[in-house]
Amino acid sequence: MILETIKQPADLRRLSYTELDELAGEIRDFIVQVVSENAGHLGSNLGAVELTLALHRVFDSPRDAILWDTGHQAYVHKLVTGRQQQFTTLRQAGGLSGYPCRAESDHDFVENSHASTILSYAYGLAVARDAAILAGEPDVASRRAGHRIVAVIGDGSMTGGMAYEALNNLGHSGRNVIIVLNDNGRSYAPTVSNLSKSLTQVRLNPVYMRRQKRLEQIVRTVPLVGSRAHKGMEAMKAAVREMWEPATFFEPLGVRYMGPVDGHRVEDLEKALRNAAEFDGPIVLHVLTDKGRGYPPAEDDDEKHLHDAPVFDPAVGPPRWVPVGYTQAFAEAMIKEAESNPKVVAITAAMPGPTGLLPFQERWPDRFFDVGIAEQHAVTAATGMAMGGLRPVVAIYSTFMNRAWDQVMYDCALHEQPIVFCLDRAGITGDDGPSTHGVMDIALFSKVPGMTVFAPSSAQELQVMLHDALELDGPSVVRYPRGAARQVPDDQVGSGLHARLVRRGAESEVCLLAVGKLVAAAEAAATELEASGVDCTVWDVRVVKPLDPAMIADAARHPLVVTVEDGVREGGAGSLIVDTLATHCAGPDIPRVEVLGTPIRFLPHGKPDRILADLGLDGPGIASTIRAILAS
Ligand SMILES: Cc1ncc(C[n+]2csc(CCOP(=O)(O)OP(=O)(O)O)c2C)c(N)n1
Repeated sequence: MILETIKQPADLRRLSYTELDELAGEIRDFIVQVVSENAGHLGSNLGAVELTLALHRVFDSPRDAILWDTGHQAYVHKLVTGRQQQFTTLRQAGGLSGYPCRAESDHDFVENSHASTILSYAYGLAVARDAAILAGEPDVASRRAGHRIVAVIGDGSMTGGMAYEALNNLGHSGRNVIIVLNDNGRSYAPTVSNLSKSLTQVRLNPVYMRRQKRLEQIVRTVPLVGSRAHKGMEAMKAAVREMWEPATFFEPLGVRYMGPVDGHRVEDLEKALRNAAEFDGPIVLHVLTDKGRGYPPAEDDDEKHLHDAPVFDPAVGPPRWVPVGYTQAFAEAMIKEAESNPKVVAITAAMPGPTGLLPFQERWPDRFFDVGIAEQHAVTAATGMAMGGLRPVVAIYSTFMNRAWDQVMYDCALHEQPIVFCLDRAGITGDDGPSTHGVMDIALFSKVPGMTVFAPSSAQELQVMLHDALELDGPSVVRYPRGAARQVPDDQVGSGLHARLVRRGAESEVCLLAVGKLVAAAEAAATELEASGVDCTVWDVRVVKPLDPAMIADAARHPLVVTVEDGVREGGAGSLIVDTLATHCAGPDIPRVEVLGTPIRFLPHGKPDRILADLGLDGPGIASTIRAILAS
């Protein structure tokens, strides 16, 4: 196995191109094997094998900074930077992160998962590098800020606003940064972008590719006499490029465009990267890759080229992905609501499959809008649609919604527009770590004037809430967790803006007010406490904002109120309940309130239930907190 001999990037440099091809095959097999056991990002990594090898042969990481946008495609980078041994622990609690991670390696500069940021990091690092060079601090320049700065960004991530902001800034500054546009034509689904369309035309145009190749051969073989001949050849190359190129998108911004290059030929990639590195100023190298390359189940997956995959049998690949749990409940509810209300439209930021909108898209392509990885734009665009009389439902993962809070606040809410935000993957999401947990949504959305905040505790609740949300005059949010959803009979489903009484303790000392997924944990805690003689009343809060006055009045009658949520405890539902109880109760009659939620710190990756248990947010944890309070 060649792979076993690669302990650091320098080991790649002694391999022949034939050996590199062999190594690429071994890497693909290994990634498929590990992802099939641990789940994770597959198609994106299979497509970036040769590109990563070439980058690490041409550049001297970590002296040169190789930066990955989003970071989901950095598995190969991990394998060639000394993490092969631990790779089988990928995404396991205590094991390797599914994203770059500074604690793991000096080769990792940026820890992320949110898209379209890397060109901004690159600009910032270039500013720091240039400042260090000016100040005569070569060590700082080479180590901390990176000597040569290479930013790899996918065509999907190029649809995010920050990428354009940074390109504009980079071009204007003229700083030396090499941008590698890893173009596979897809986000999860095909990339939504006219830029991408013209890139695709380039990709699909064999005439262009042939001419480009022929021209390069001429350039290599014809001896150039003086700079005029050289300039002439450059002009000719540019002219050929202009004929087919993505309408000189980059160059007016001040960023030189180069390519396209076949992203699966290490030799071609190396040459192009070396040329790009010689260029003075920002330059984009356009690299064409195939998402899922080399693994037929990924290549043949029309929906997402196995962008990500659950645990599966590598011999056959995963079964076709279908939404489950809350996502499935949302998918069904959307169809139902859209059938009865033709004004309902659906918006996604490049995640039609994962948010459960594919059936909606299939049925009503004209009422479905994929706006690219552009959450901020999605919210303001939805505001425009609502202003024009439509009823937009914006489906975005909770963590990605954070970046559009300003738009929720000052575009949607200030204009009192009736948009329903459906936030999947709320709470602890698990295997992909700190930036993927959806723990901020309650705290953020509950501060928005006029916002109604729903948190379903079952699939049936989600469906009722979506319906009720669409009846409101103002904005609302429905936030629900990843994975399995409780299925409950009709008599355990609430309605409107009411909380739901789940159980009443006979002589209840304790009132548990639980939010969303944690209603089940609160019930388990109440059952456990009852067995030891402590009676609890349990409410499903359902609507975090506005809080149901009947629930607050009932809670106020208990000496101890415990609130439970899977979001940050500071500023979340519990905080709101504390404030509301303080206003409701007079003087010394205020009950003691214990707020349970997630702490203000970055939470690691691991299984959601395990993380919740570690935070004391499962049945036994809640029961033991209550026992400790009662004993104090
Ligand atoms: C702000 C934000 N929104 C949504 C996502 C979810 N997401 C992860 S990867 C991805 C597609 C990225 O496409 P591209 O950059 O082309 O990379 P590829 O996987 O195709 O190589 C999306 C939408 C994200 N990471 N960040």
